[in-house]
Amino acid sequence: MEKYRTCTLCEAMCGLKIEVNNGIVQSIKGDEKDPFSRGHICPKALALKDLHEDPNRIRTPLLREGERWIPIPWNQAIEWVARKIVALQQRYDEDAFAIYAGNPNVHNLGSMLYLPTFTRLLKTRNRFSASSVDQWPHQQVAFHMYGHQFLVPIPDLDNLDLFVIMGGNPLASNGSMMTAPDLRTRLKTIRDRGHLVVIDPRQTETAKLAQEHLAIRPGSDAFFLSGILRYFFENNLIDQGAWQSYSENLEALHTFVSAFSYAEIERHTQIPTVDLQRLAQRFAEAPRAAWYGRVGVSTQKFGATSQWLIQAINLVAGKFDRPGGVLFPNPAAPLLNFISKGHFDRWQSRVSKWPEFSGELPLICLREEIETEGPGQIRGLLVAAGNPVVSNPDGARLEEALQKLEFLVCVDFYKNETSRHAHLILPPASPLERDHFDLIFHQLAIRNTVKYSPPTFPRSEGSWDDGQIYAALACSLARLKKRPWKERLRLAYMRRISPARQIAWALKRGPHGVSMKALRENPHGIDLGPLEPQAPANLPKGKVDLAPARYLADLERMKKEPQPCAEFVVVGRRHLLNNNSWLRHIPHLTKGKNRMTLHIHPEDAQTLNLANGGLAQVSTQTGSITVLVETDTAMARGVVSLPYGFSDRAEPETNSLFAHQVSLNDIIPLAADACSGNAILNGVAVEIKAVSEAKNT
Ligand SMILES: Nc1nc2c(c(=O)[nH]1)N[C@H]1C(S)=C(S)[C@@H](COP(=O)(O)OP(=O)(O)OC[C@H]3O[C@@H](n4cnc5c(=O)[nH]c(N)nc54)[C@H](O)[C@@H]3O)O[C@H]1N2
Ligand SMILES: Nc1nc2c(c(=O)[nH]1)N[C@H]1C(S)=C(S)[C@@H](COP(=O)(O)OP(=O)(O)OC[C@H]3O[C@@H](n4cnc5c(=O)[nH]c(N)nc54)[C@H](O)[C@@H]3O)O[C@H]1N2
Ligand code: SF4
Ligand SMILES: [Mo]
Repeated sequence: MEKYRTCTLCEAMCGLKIEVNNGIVQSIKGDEKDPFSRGHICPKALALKDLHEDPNRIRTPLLREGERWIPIPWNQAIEWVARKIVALQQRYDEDAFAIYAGNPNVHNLGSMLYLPTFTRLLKTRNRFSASSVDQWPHQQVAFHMYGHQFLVPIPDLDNLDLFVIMGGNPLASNGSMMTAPDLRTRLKTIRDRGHLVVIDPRQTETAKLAQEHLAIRPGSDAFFLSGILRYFFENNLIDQGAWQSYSENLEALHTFVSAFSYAEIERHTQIPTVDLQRLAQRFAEAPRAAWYGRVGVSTQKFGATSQWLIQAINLVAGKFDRPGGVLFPNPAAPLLNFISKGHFDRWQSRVSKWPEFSGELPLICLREEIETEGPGQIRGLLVAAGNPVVSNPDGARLEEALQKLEFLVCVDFYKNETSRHAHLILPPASPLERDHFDLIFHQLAIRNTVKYSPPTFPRSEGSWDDGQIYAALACSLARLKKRPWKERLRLAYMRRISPARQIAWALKRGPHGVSMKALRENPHGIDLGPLEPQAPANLPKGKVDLAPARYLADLERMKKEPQPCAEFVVVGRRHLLNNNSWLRHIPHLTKGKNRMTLHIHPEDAQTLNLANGGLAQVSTQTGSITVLVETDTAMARGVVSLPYGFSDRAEPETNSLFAHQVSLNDIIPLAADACSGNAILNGVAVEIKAVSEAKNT
């Protein structure tokens, strides 16, 4: 029997055709009839079978007693967690219990619907998520410029002729904040009919596909981007289109970008001024063009200011809200109605006074909030689908801090570097046992489409999905916290309404009037057409702020930025067959050549006396790791790259088979972009030296 669903492993939303026989997955292939992905999948999709069948996937709640893990029934586990939370909050205060929500929650309908309800009931200010080690700059810039944290303009990829990719490697990541299946074909098409430019310190797989690669010095994007805008202003290249009528503060933007001379910009970025000016001219003149920046731009020192300047470039060059430029999606289930517009700096973190964003604090302050004594100190934590020991800077020390907690509960089906320290693990159902609807990624997609995926398999006995877990926790918490009966009744009712029914309501009220019945009749999904102009009607305030004060103020910090010196800096690296910190134990994704290697330019390796295939020690003030060296001319001089997401500190059945697994974040110092609070994960200075084999053995 053939079953259809959307893959939930990354943001590309590929349609899957799953052949099932006697309750067993026979094959997973691309669904050619999916109107969006047209049959494309990547090798990771097959891991859904491995995950589903993995005998080491945890299937029952596990309570830790010393070294032993004791299986306990679900109702007992839920009650245990709720009682612990309430007792802790009564003994100390509400902030004593914290929550961290990891990346897979955005790929999980149940979590999307019920985790926020549970979180609100905690009434803690200590809320964290993977967003602050990832895309806070995008969300904050959207909030400050357009008025909603998820009003992010998306490249009209299938209709543009010039595309600039800065700090993203879609050929490995399959795209991010730009949902589009089969990016290789889509990017090749742009390259063949127009021009594709990649700005990245490494000549990535994507850069190799492009006509033009500019090897930028990590962390200097804000300088390059201000140079592009400077060129527009100086050369009368400011578009005179409709955007001007609803945008304000153009002059302030002009003043900001006039601060740095081309010579200064060239020294920071190490990109020749002629290349910058040629690209600026070409971009301004191209009728259909878009500038896109992703993780490498966001997770650096000037992440937010860089993302702001990217928006400004698209606006000022007349590419905003225009077919063939960047446009806002118009999803069938409007996410913007579900999620708050956002807010900023309503309160600050206790120890370092970081401003909150949309109710969350930067992940980089989790450790100090656990370790610093006093009222509001974190004593208990729930980790929902995440692995902060590996994903947050200075992970090894966070791991130590987590062990000081009175109470750690993890919602995860594996014992990763974080969950192995839990007092209780709540394991959700396998991804194939739950239904799915992409609430987030239709809001970030290059085309409006809609699809509902029913569960591929019925829920196995005793298996709960994430949504059920958080709904049950919310009900128990409300009862124990003696919340008003009306609220408890509402929660009990919510718990009984299936996610599919909630989606049906949202669709009915949505702009396309799609019904759940239509979705069930169209299991491959429905195409709703290309993105279309919507501004300014869709902007909450009806206008765009071209130069929010927060980013203008960042100029002072940029002026203090020292010129790059001879030192080495490290950047992270993703591989098509990895998925953040998980799936590393799936055999077909970890066979072949060891990918756990330090990429370094051969001439740099020679200077440092490093042999290809030898070992090197990479150090910062935070820590030291020993890695295999792989020389590669794709690296810019003075820049090395390491995969992110591995260590050998998970439980053995969850670890990969590669030798020399190390976690990059064990050496990344705990620091954030002062403007946004997002962690700085790229462009970090490192010392590198050769390790003799003899010493190592
Ligand atoms: N140095 C460096 N650090 C980085 C990055 C980088 O590029 N460089 N990238 C950052 C980015 S972009 C991100 S998003 C973060 C990610 O950081 P995290 O979100 O903290 O980590 P993940 O590896 O995504 O966590 C996945 C965990 O969730 C579990 N899981 C998977 N699916 C489900 C599910 O459906 N339900 C439940 N309950 N659990 C599930 C997996 O078993 C795994 O243990 O890391 C960030 N850290
Ligand atoms: N296969 C696979 N796919 C994934 C993931 C995965 O782990 N594996 N993770 C998913 C997640 S959570 C996310 S957020 C997305 C991320 O999606 P992408 O943003 O496409 O991720 P990366 O491949 O890390 O690309 C970041 C690029 O930025 C470059 N870079 C580093 N520092 C700088 C800098 O200072 N300036 C510039 N211009 N470039 C810089 C790096 O060399 C790298 O090529 O991928 C998602 N998809
Ligand atoms: S590209 Fe992403 S969504 Fe598509 S099959 Fe691979 S992991 Fe799944
Ligand atoms: Mo991410």
